Amino acid sequence: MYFRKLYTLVFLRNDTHILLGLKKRGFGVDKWNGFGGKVEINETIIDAAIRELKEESCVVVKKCNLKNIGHLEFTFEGDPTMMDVRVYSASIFEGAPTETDEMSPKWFAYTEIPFQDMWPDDIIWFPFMLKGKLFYGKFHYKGYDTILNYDLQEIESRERFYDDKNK
Ligand code: 6U4
Repeated sequence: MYFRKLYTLVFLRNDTHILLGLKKRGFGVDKWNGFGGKVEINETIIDAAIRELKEESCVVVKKCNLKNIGHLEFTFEGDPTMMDVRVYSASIFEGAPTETDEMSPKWFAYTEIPFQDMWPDDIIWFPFMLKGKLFYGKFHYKGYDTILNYDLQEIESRERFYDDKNK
């Protein structure tokens, strides 16, 4: 039994590039990643996704332009907490990505994603995201560098994401 904590993770994309942010502090510091964080009490997941994106990159996205594309569960050897991460993508947004206290944003061509400076799981599930496949993955880590085992599946329908508390 794990104690589940909800997180969001948002990727802005166009036909050729994806926006990543270099995390400047806290969990995942010095890694490139999407924008996101913890879902607060009394906040819907999608509202948290919008809020964290704005706080970390100054970009504003409308609810109707955020697509829920994936669901990732991370567990760590010896830790009872499960990070339950809801992944979103958007290609329509307002404002220019701007550096904040938390993140330094940069557009990357799909052929130049810096996987060596990202979470080790990213290279496994990014291909699903980039091909437009919906995905559900579970990754079990030892420390923060070693994946002990994982399971990654394509999800047939977005309905899957609405089964469990997702609004
Ligand atoms: P604080 O420190 O309270 O501001 P907060 O911004 O709420 O934190 P944070 O930055 O700890 O949350 O959120 C972690 C972010 O990292 C979320 O967007 C989820 C993402 N994330 C966590 N583990 C990941 C992993 N293994 N692979 C990945 N993203 C991960 O691609």
